[in-house]
Amino acid sequence: MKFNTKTIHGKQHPDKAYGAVMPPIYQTSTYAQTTPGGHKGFAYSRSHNPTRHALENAFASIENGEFGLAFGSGLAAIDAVMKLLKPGDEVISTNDLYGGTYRLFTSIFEGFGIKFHFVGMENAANIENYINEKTKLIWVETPTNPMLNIIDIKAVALIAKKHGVLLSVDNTFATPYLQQPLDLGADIVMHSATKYIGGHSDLVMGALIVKDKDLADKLYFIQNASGAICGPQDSFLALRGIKTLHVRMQRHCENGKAVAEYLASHPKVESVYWPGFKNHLNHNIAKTQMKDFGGMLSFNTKGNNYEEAIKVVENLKIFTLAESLGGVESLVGHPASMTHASIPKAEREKIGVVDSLIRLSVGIEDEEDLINDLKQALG
Ligand code: P1T
Repeated sequence: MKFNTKTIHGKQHPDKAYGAVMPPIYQTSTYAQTTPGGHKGFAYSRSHNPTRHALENAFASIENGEFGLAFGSGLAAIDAVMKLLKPGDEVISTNDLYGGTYRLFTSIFEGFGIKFHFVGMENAANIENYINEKTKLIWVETPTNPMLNIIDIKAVALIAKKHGVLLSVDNTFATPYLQQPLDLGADIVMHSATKYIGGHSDLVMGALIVKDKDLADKLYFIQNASGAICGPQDSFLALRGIKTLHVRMQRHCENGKAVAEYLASHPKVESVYWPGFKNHLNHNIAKTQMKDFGGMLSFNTKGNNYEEAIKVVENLKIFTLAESLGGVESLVGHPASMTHASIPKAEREKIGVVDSLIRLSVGIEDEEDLINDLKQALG
C-alpha cells in the first residue's frame, strides 16, 4: 500500500459490532467481564480503548512502523520516551527545538539526574564529540522549531547504531507525508499530533511509533503505568485528520513555497528560513530525505527590530497570532515571547531565535490572500 492509501486504509478495519466504517467513539472507562479476566481484549480504558487502538494502528501504518502509541499531548509522548532512561544517563539533543521540549528536559529530567547536551547537528559528525559510555539517547527535531534547520537522519542513525544508542526523531514539522524517520534508521518517531496530524486545531495529542517489539513493550508499559493517554473523542478526531493528511500537506507545501519566495523578495525582509531555498545550509539533505519542504518558515524584518516584528504580527489579518501550527488556517507566532520563551535569552539567541524573529505556519487558504495579507502587514 502506498502512502496516500495508507492514510485512509492503513491497518484500519470496519468496526466488528455493526460494520461502521469509522470506528465509533467508545466513550467508556471500563468493560464488562464474564469472570475475572474474562473480557474481549479491553479491560480498562487507560490500558486499551478501541477508538484509541484504531488510531494507534493508523499511526504505525503511516510511519511505516509496527506499533503506535497515542498520548494526551506531544510533551506527554516525549515524557514517556525520557522514562526509558535512568539517573546518570546522558542525552544528546538538537540545540534548536520546541521550547516546551527544552523545558521538559532541563526543568524536569535534569532534576532526575539525566544530563542533556544541546548540540548543533547540521553537521551530524559533531554528535560524536559528545558520545560517551553514559549516552543512551539522541533526540533529533528536523526540521527544527523555529529555525527550520535540517538534520541528516540517516547520518545520525549510523552514528547511533555504531554506539548502540537509541535515536528518537520528532517528526512534527515534516509529518510522514514528507519523511519517514524509521525507514532512515531511527528507533522512535514522535509527533505532536496536535499539529499536522490532527490538522484542524481542535485537539492536543502526542504519538510514538516504533518497529521493535521490545521497545514497544517498554513504551506501552510506561504509557499504561504513567497514564498520559488521550481520550476516545480526540482519538476519533485525529483519525479523521490522518485521512486527509496527504492532501493538506500538498497544499501546505505549495503555499509555504509561495510565501517563502514572496518574503525573500520583499525589500523589508532581512532573512527567510525555509529549507526549500538553494542557499539553505542543508538544502541538499532536505531534498533527499524529504518529499517537499513543508509549510513552516521563519523570517526577520530588515534591521532585526523587535518593535517592527510586533507591528507585523499585530497587523496580519488572515494569519492569526497564536501558539501552535499545522492546522488548515494560517498562524503567526513570535517565538521569543511565545513558543520559545522558556529558553533563556542568551541560549536562544545563539541559535538565531532573536526578539525580531517571526514564525509562520502557512495554512491551506488561497495563496493570493496570504500574500496580500503579508503585503499589507509589512507595508
Ligand atoms: O503541544 P504538544 O502537543 O504537547 O507538543 C509539543 C511539541 C513537540 N514538538 C514540537 C516540534 C512542537 O512544535 C511541539 C509543540 N509546539 C507548539 C505548540 C508550537 O507552537 O511550536
